Amino acid sequence: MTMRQDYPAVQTLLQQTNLDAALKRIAEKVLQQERITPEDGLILFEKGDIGLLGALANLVRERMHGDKTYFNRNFHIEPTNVCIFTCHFCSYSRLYKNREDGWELSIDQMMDMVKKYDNQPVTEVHIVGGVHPKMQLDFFVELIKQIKAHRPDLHIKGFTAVELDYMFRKAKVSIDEGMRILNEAGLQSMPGGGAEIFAPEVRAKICHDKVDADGWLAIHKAAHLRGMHTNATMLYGHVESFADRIDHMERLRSLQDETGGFNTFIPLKFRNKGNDMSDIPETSIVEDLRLYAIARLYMDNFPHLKAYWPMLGRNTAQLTLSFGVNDLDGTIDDTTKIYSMAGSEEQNPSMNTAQLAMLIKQAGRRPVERDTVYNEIKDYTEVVFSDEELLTK
Ligand code: V47
Ligand code: SF4
Repeated sequence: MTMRQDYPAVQTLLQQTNLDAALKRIAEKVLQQERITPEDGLILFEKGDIGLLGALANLVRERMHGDKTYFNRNFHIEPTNVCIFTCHFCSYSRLYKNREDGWELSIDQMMDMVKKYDNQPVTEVHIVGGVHPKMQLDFFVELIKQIKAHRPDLHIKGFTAVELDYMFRKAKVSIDEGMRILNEAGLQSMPGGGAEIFAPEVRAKICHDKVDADGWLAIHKAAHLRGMHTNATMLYGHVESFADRIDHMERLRSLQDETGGFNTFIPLKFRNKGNDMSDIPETSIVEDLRLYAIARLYMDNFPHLKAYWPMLGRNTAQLTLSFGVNDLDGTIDDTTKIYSMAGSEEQNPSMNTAQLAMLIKQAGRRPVERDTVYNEIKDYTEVVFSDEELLTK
């Protein structure tokens, strides 16, 4: 049986007599599992309608993962919201010079947060925050060692390339040396933040003073060469063009061809509350879904596509599961502030396992708990939850 016969929805769309020839050619490539080019990607952004994009992205998603939709049980630690950088989209940071409502946690305070989860089945701690000039490499090495000594089974996913770039430069160590020190202390993987949009003209407008594209990619490459896995993000829906989005995805796809170290691509929708870019309107849900679908089609060597539900909201997150997404992040604790301050849909972004699994089931998918590196822990499809589990926070 040919691929086409396997996917009647796509076949029907391709038979439309008025379908644009270029879109038809790209769709054929997707069916034949052929890589799409940057030019194809641009055509998809310019002309691809939501029906065709959704059908193609869903085909790829189901080819890779069937109905499985992953989530994990994690909690966040944000060591500080004080930051020396001045990203205009950021609603969260407090400048070092002007930090009345800034916070900075001590190692003991962060260990108390870790201990709160003793005897709870969380598998990951995600550590990310601002870039505080006094929180340096040795401070974080000590934090990681203490977490590992207290709870060796907890996977530590921590620090964006922005934080690491600063830490390594301050400590006067090379990227390789810095990654070695942190990895040996117990850091196991890295989140995908700080990538924003790689194109230098866009970076100059929205985040001129932090690590550039080459620096970001070099840090992820060094982690991959040590056998660590990392994620990659793209902040979209502000001043970037379609070509900038493709350029961003192309740079990530090329590095992935080289190292294979990325697990997950996470598009992040720009939210416009409480920052210097509030005059920029936010993208519509249709635009968001088209972007997820194109990301699934373009990032053919990224195993996973994640929707960060606290930012998108629960309803849109459910919709993304038909537009290429196969991961909904985790049962995040309510300590995550970067999004609630930027006007995210979820002012209190926490869901327990039952609620997250139900959200996935309602969208017609199989909820599967995973660990950070996508080992499957439990399939929740047949699990029946009590009203109490579904209703409690
Ligand atoms: O790099 C900041 C984004 C990122 C806004 O790897 C904003 O599993 C939208 O990368 N509107 C940090 N986005 C968070 C991040 C992340 C989140 C969840 C999971 C993972 C992972 C990574 O937050 C920043 C920036 O792109 N951000 N401000 C805003 N106004
Ligand atoms: Fe600092 Fe990150 Fe905010 Fe930029 S996005 S100002 S690096 S906390």
